[in-house]
Amino acid sequence: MPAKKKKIKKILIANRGEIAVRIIHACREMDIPAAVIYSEADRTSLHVQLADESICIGPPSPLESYLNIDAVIGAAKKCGADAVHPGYGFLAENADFAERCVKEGLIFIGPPAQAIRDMGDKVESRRIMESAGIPVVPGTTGAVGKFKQLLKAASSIEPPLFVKASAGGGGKGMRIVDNMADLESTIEAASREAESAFGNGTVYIEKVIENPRHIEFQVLLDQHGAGIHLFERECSIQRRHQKLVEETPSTALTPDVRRIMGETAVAAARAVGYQNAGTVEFLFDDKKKEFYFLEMNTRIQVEHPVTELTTGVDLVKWQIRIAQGEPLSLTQEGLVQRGHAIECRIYAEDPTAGFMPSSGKILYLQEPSGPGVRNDSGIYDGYEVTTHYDPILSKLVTWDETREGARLKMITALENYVILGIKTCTLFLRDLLAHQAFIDGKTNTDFIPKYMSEWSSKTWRPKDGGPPDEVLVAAALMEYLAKPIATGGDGVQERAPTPWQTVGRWEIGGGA
Ligand code: MV4
Repeated sequence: MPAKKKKIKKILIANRGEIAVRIIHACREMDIPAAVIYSEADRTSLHVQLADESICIGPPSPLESYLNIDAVIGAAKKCGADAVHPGYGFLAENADFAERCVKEGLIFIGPPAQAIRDMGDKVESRRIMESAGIPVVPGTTGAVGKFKQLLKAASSIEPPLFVKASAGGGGKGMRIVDNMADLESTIEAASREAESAFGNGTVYIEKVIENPRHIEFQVLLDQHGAGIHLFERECSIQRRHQKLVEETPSTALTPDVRRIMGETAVAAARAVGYQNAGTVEFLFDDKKKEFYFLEMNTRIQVEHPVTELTTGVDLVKWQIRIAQGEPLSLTQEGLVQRGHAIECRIYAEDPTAGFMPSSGKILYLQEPSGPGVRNDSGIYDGYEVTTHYDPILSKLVTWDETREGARLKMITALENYVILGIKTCTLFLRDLLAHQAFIDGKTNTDFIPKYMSEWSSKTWRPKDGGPPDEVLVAAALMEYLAKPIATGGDGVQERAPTPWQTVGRWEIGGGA
């Protein structure tokens, strides 16, 4: 593909929440005007407040707004954008959307549509990877669409097996087979389910890797043939395929394995003609020290900040530079992984009620900050959390020279994260990071069921749950207002700190 060297003049950000805000920051720093789209539910959202321009594209329902290709393209035309950044989720991995952008003369800030298509089809991507010499999980490859063929191909693999949907991914459309006698019925059921969920009943089979680690590599490839990796992120701590904690470096990798996996990730990206930022996911077998290609995510990922903090590379700015045809000036030899970074995802979910989504108005917000603390947030004091969209509110990321330093910093920052009015997972995360298994770096995919299933908040609360957040806010406000305004020696008046600044949310919630 010929390199498109065209300086981008205006970017339409086709997303919402914290990632839209993150992309706005990159645009500002590059002096590129940032326009955003929003739904009727997002009129007062942070991304709308911060953007240079905003266009309402429809009702709250994602299908009628953030997923509506015609409406998004229409918005880009309307504001005169010449490029579209899709963020993650929504249209980010929709090959038809990427293709449509190009057809309409817009730069899609992401990979070529064909790379999205190939990686979205898991049977096809396994085939491509296998022919490129990339290790894939032992299983079926090639177009084994018919049940009988699939059964035959799978019969030589040791159970347990996974039957996975080719159009699935991220844990969607997966079924386990422990006993070969159940294989045929499971293939049929999985295929029927995939047909109705994805409109594609193709399934494939993989051997189950027991208690694997999820280790992914960040790659960047430009339009001129240069490609690098920016090391790994370990994302093994997940709950029902929803990631909760990510970190880099992984406690499982040695320098040699890291180098080989990184080179493999770049080779995997090259095998599909990849350009721009992408992530190659591997399953890592801790016992055998072996790794297998799993899938490739053809977008900027939620957890990209841990890579940014340890490499000093701004991935979103590089996405934009690559999209406008600039050559990579970074070299593999020039990159170093410095220190350790941990990310915790702050979800509007109640960990004491099976992680049920929580919605409502944020009555009081105090976000942590300080050296080595990054808070990528889409919320503000008074923000109304709705259940129309993904429950992610913000991402708290800490950096320090050592893993232990980053861990302690994260615990402290979580304790200083005050979000009243809705339920969030901050206390659950604090206890997760304080768990001996996390301290020991035993972060494989069964971490939460194994160590956190008995969790309940250890912060003291009266039996009836205590006063509602509204009462806490009112009591704290009274205490705050009752304190005199101090006048310093320089004659400057200073307010006393709020109770949350002095004692933290947890003591107020319990003892006050
Ligand atoms: C697997 C696996 C073990 N063996 N495939 C889940 C998400 C999707 N990306 C693939 N997943 C898995 N595929 C084989 N052959 C275990 C998982 C898995 C998992 C992977 C990463 C992080 C968390 C996980 C939790 C359960 C299962």
